[in-house]
Amino acid sequence: MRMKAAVMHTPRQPLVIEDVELDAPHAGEVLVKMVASGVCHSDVHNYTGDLPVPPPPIVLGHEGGGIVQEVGPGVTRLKPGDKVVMTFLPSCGRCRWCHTGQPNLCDLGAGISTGKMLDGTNRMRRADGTPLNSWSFISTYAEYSVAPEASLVKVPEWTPLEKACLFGCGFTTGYGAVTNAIRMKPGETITIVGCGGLGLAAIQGAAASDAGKIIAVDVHEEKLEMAKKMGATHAVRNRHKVDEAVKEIMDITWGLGTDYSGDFVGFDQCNETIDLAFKAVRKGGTMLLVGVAPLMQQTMPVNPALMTLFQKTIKGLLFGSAQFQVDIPRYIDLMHAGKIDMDSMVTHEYKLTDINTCFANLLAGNKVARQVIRFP
Ligand code: CXF
Ligand code: ZN
Repeated sequence: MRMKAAVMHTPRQPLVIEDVELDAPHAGEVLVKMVASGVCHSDVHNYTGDLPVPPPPIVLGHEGGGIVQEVGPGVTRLKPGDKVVMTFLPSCGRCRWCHTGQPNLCDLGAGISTGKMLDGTNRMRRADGTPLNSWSFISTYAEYSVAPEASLVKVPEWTPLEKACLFGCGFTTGYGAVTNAIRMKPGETITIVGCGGLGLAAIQGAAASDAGKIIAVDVHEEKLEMAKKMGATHAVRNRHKVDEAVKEIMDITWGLGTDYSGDFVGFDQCNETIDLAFKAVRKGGTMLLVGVAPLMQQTMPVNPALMTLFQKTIKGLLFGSAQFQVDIPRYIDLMHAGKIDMDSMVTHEYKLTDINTCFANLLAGNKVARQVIRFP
């Protein structure tokens, strides 16, 4: 079938909305009509070349929601008409990791960097026949997506996908980091470095866990305002002077530091944000690495002696350690009950033709929590 998709041809050049040929679903795959797609910062990292895999030409977009149109051979969990949230990682349900309650570590996930589908082939082509890479097997910046059944979570038919699409990556990554991976006790404290889509979701997770102090840190005042709206009890401006920000955190915590901290930024700024998060966490505390550092970076600014002497733990987390087939329907119920605030998370809605504006807004850094593309 033919559809419109946003194609990235060259890093840093505007994405082009063009006609793309989409093949029918292969075995284990599903054709989904897109309803909504979140615009996650990782797509911008691919666009700028900071995340150089998969290479262009590619259709980006890796958190979405839509309606099943057709299922390929062997698909058993889904049927036409089902509503689905599309996740940036698949889970096969059969590997060692899926069997031990860690579907976020499923062996299939390694394939997202290839740009191919799980069987090693492409599903999309330009009108001239050039194959197009996919992103995270789901390529949501298009009117339709052929996606693995393993990347789809069935959700109730009343689910507002223009909010729930964020459960496919960013929201689950941030909220899950706090509610799954560390399970804060009431009154415990946390420093959240970076108040984008991940950090704001983590703040909601900390507020839901009855955290005592939730200290939000960001370079942008606008982001700190959003953080307070989500439940941050304190806001600290990072003026690129780590020691000044850390002093403020120490003043707020009577010189202790917080029980937990996390870097929710990653990538190019991670040396500063990791340094800050490591210094902000108290003796015996745990620091989370949630934002992803540049893939080839081999070191991070952590004093190993202080890690030992202060007995600090550093914990890496992928997709919020979520069991997403269970957690996403749970988040939908929490959203329905007003206990997760997705209205404030989605600050802007756009059409697919506005995708370059969305990327520009994310690059500006101060303008948005999460943007969502809605399909007619
Ligand atoms: C990211 C997560 C890890 C590697 C790069 C892409 N995906 C979602 O944001
Ligand atoms: Zn993402």
